[in-house]
Amino acid sequence: MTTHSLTRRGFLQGAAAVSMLAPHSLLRGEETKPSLIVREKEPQNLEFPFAQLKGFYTPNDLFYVRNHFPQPTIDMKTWRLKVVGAVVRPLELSYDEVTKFASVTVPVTLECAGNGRVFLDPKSKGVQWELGAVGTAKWTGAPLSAILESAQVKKGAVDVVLEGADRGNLTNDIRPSTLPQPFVRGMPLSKAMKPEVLLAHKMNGETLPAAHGYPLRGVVGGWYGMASVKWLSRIIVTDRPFLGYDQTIDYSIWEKHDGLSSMTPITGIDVKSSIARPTAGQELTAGKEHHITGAAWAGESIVTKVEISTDGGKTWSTARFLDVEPEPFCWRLWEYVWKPEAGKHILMARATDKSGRVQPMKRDPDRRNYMITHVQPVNVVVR
Ligand SMILES: Nc1nc2c(c(=O)[nH]1)N[C@H]1C(S)=C(S)[C@@H](COP(=O)(O)O)O[C@H]1N2
Ligand SMILES: [Mo]
Repeated sequence: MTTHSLTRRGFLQGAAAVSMLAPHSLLRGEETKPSLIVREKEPQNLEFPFAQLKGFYTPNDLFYVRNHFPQPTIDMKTWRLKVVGAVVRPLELSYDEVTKFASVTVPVTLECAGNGRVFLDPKSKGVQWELGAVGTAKWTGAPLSAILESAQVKKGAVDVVLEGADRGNLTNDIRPSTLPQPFVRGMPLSKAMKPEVLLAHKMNGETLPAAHGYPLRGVVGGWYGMASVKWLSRIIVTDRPFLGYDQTIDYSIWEKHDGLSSMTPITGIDVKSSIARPTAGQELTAGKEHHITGAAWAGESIVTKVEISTDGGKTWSTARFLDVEPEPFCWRLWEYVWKPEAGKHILMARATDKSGRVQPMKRDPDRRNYMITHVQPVNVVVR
């Protein structure tokens, strides 16, 4: 049995300490309700304040929002999910029909492939996320495999492409001639058939919020967020590899094969841990116990170890997980109790996963401005 009883005092006390640091709450003598950080107003790009991490599930109103285009307006009288392409029986499903498919509820951590971009040196293009373009929710909906089985995928099908109802004029140098373009992302049929891939109509038990893709979104467990297409309008099964904008020009990295660099679409989430508290620049009291807390995740793998350094990476100690058992496709919360001496300290967290991946200390530039997983220092002062 898996539990997420994160009532551990240290974790919650730490969270309270952070909100009490906000000057306005000190003035009013009360804790302010955390809210999303606005990185961009239009299209909306909103970040979860990672220092406010308190529980396993991220509340819907604190879940990061990553939009490439203005949020589309959907007319539910005419909205249909179309399933087309290499299928024997093309489908056109109303909201009632889609939600009548037997649903499953699966917890999945979504992380934007650009999360942590602000830490890149030199500075790079794109939304300047800090730590919080990541969150975990319980998603409810039909497995994509059930819809595909109902449409009867033809032999020789290669990719399953999800298309959103949002569209916009791409401003990149290399862009398709037909504008506006919708947000579109594909995955191999083998991934599409996995149980962690859903068409979700609920998020944390509530009707999917508009910002998160109402009426229906893909949730591709274990993959970076770009694969989880929101405001789904069409599913296109292709008989050749799909090489659309959002997996070639955008959301691709250089990978080396046979000594050659080749542009490869981003897929699975890499192993990573982030420190929620203390925060950079925070002042701590010497000789007192402090809880270093955060989360770690590893996409399709599972985090097996989180190590903490309080001396800038010279020595490492193992942190303790706050769960009893890890949940697949989800982050694990962890903490490390630290009784510091006075002085300046550099804190670091480093995660290892079941497949043997370890967070690197240095940035790999072949990843362009995506998949930012190298260890981030957090400087604190102890008095
Ligand atoms: N239709 C559509 N789907 C989309 C996007 C988008 O701009 N349009 N952004 C993608 C990206 S890059 C991420 S990280 C996730 C973010 O999901 P969220 O906004 O619910 O957190 O949605 C993905 N799905
Ligand atoms: Mo993203």
